[in-house]
Amino acid sequence: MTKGFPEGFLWGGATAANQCEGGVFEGNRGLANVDVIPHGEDRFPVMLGKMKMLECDQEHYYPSHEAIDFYHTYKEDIALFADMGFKCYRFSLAWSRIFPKGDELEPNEEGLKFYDAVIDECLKYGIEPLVTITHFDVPIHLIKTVGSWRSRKMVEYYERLCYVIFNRYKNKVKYWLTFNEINILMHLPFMGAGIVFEEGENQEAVKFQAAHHELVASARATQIAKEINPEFKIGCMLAAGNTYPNTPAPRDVWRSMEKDRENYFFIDVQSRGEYPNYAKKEFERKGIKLEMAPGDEELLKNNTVDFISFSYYSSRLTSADPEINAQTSGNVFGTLKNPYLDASEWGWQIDPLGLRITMNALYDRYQKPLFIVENGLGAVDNPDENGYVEDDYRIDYLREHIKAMKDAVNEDGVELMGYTSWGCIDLVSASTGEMKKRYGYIYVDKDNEGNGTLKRTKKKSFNWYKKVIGTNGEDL
Ligand code: BGP
Repeated sequence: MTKGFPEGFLWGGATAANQCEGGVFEGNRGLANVDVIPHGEDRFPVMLGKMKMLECDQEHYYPSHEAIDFYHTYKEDIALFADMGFKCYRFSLAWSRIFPKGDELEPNEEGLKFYDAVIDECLKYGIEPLVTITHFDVPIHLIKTVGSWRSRKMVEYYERLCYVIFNRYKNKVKYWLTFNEINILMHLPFMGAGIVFEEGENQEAVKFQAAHHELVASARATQIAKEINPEFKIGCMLAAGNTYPNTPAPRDVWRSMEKDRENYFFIDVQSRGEYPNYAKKEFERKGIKLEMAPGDEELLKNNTVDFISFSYYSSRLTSADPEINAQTSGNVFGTLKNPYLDASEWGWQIDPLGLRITMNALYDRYQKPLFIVENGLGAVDNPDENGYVEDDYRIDYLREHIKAMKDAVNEDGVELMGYTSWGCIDLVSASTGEMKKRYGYIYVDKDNEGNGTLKRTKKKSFNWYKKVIGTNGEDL
């Protein structure tokens, strides 16, 4: 047995409101971008902001509407998390449950009561809540009235949300994430930030302006948080995974560095507090002029995050050669096929050492504690007649990744606060909208079309993860 993890290490699991709660029309909740993204062939055009869909229709199936019904089963589900020994549970608040339209002056008490109950349930078991303020969701009303994050008005609405939740939970929640995978805005602008494009506009300019507004909102959240409770710890959240060069040719290495910077860009602002020079030069070259309000630069500088959280599923591979790069595939982050790696059924390449590389890269760059808030294997599970799944493939994936993170901590001295694996209970997949792609330790009986009893059954990985947590990562 090798050394485990520091005392107080936050082991647990992660979910997001729109992928697990359901109850979309309950408790006065308003509609959000994530509720109008259908399952099926229209999903991608809508997520990309290329196909406008701001209402629900009869022709499509919208996976978030019932999801796994956590809105009604949270007690049973959190009890299962406690049984596994969770020290921490990462979940997100549905913005439109708290502000159904987004621009009201007073919050929706019924929505808040649901989160009171979820948080109290965690605390009952000694589970530390880690709250994502928004995990991809924007109230539809704000998309219709101001165009979502393309407008500066969003900062004000987001601040309102922050005041409410920070005050309400100031003695109950310590760890907060401002925006889930903030860099997804560049890849899936509607899903990540509620952006729908107009004919003929400069899409990149729109995205960077929206990014500026989110970065300002994130800094304001940090500022407000510290006013309300100086003990709060605020994190940024990046969809991470380092990019390798396809060959040792310096131009490939350069290209891979450029690809990594596309992601670092957000964290450079949130953690170092200013726009990096490479980004300013890129804006100049592309003729992008960000609209900034007086005081923005100072605000960003003075309100940087306390820790860097990230998701890691895979590394990426890129080439400077357009012909080779044309073979890039993958539904969110394109990558070339790495001949040294196996891949999941969805083509996500499995690279545990890549996690250690990514952790070292982030820690070297920012010198702040890291928190892995998503990691896991999306796989097809085949339950037996009792609903039991022998998911050794998932255990293997997680074991290897936990080993790599252990090396980063024990061998490289990276500071790591915790590990919350993704989709600790099966939930709706963000990219595919399917139930078929599962991550959980707990099987949920529900299929892609929304049929099933919603019954929960522990998978083999449940007891394995319980042992990992129980030995603080010593026994893998
Ligand atoms: C991240 C998101 C999650 C999540 C996960 C797995 O990008 O933050 O919401 O779902 O990826 O992705 P998928 O569900 O597409 O397999």
